[in-house]
Amino acid sequence: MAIVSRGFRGRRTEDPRLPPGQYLERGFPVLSAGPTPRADLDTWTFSIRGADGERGSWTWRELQALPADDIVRDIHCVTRWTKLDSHWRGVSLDRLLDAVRIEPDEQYVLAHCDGGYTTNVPLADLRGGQAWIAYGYDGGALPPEHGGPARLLIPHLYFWKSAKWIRSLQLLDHDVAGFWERLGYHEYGDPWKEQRYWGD
Ligand SMILES: Nc1nc2c(c(=O)[nH]1)N[C@H]1C(S)=C(S)[C@@H](COP(=O)(O)O)O[C@H]1N2
Ligand SMILES: [Mo]
Repeated sequence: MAIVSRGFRGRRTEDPRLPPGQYLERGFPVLSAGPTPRADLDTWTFSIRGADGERGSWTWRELQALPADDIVRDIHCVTRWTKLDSHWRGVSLDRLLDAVRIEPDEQYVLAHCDGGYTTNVPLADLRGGQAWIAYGYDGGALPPEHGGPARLLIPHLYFWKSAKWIRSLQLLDHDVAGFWERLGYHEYGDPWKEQRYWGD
């Protein structure tokens, strides 16, 4: 038994880009808590809101007109798959957040999606070149099942934080748990600290 367990640990840690407890996935699994919503791009908007209402809003065309980044990152799902070097295109959240008024005490964000999914993330994790509103994947449009027309992309946190079908970010002066966070997933979700569930 000791030999088996040592061998298993050895294989898992071979690739330094795999966080603890993760395995290498070459495909791109789809994980959705409900059906894939279909958006009408003529009426679609992405907005940032505070307690007093809307602070900024972009139509699909306005978002497309903003300078975009090509992003290559590893992504880590809490169900233990890791996909290396995934290719995305999208608008940096630094750019979008810089365009709106944010009060000093608004340090928390709740992301809202078509279909009702939510997830919470500290505002600081959306800044500093760490997060995007992504609308491209692998050289093409982001497929609907993977969050198209646009999704949050926060590759340094477990992938449930990368909300698909994103429609708005709500700025908050206190942390509010999202869909999975209420059901037992970790409030922060750092894959390198293996923060999968409450208490990790
Ligand atoms: N709107 C929405 N976003 C979501 C989800 C969801 O169910 N609905 N699932 C999350 C989870 S648990 C994961 S692992 C990733 C999966 O993204 P993928 O289907 O593109 O692999 O999306 C995240 N974003
Ligand atoms: Mo997930």
